[in-house]
Amino acid sequence: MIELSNKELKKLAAKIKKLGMKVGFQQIGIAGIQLAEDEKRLQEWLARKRHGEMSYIGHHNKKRAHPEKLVPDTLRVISARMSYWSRESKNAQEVLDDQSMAYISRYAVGRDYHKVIRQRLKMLALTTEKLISGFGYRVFVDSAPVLEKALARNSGLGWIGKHTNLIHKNAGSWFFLGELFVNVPLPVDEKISNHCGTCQACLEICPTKAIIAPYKLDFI
Ligand code: B12
Repeated sequence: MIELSNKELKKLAAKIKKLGMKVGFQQIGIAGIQLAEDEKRLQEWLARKRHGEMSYIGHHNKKRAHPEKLVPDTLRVISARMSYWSRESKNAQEVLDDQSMAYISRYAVGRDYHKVIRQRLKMLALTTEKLISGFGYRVFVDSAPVLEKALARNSGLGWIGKHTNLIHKNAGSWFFLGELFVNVPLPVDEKISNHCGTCQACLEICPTKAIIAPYKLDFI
């Protein structure tokens, strides 16, 4: 059990956020572990067989919406966002029009993001470990039974847009997420409100028309 005063916890949270930027993330947010609303949504989603052939999403069902069941003693989840938009990116249509080039989805262009985020989160955790004794953590990126978007939304990193991904007013949604489950009762960040409003741009522009309705993706 880590016993720090509120003032010390606040200071620690600020340090973690600063360190997060230093290791290469664009934003760090802290959330509690309550996901009751999202658990309901997850159960409905599974009951409707919305996961199609991705049967793994049905596994570890309880753990997915309960971070403390996945990693005992978890009190907070630190979410990190890492942008995959690059200034050097070429215009998609220009590349598609050029027969001598192949077009690769932006999110797959760089180094495998699982490795990059894992490494950065590990660095963040190892530095934090030096700041307080008894610090317990686990690193997650993508593949574990973790509701990454819901946790990141709860940590103030953005809102869940009609395209079903997390979106941020200034950063858009071209970013990956990763998490540190920690045993420290850090102060949690405030959620930000949904700014999609009446905008339907993602539904209209989706080249395969996969966003069949707001917040509904057809990938079956
Ligand atoms: C399965 C999966 C997919 C599937 C299905 C996507 C989907 N929308 O469910 C497929 C293969 C299609 C896919 C595609 C992509 N994915 Co993907 N995927 C995942 C994965 C592994 C699991 C998602 C999951 O659990 N789905 C099950 C449903 C039930 O959960 P959920 O979508 O999180 O929804 C919960 C909450 O968001 C909330 N919620 C859901 N709907 C609504 C609606 C409202 C109104 C509200 C308030 C809340 C809410 O309740 C739900 C239940 O708890 C996550 C990693 C992870 N562990 O979370 C990455 C992840 C979501 N994918 C990611 C990315 C980048 C992509 C792609 C852009 C990659 C690409 N270029 O092809 C596309 C985008 C397609 C799209 N528009 O979603 C990123 C998203 C980052 C972000 N900015 O949000 C993640 C988080 C991976 C990561 N670590 O960065 N993906």
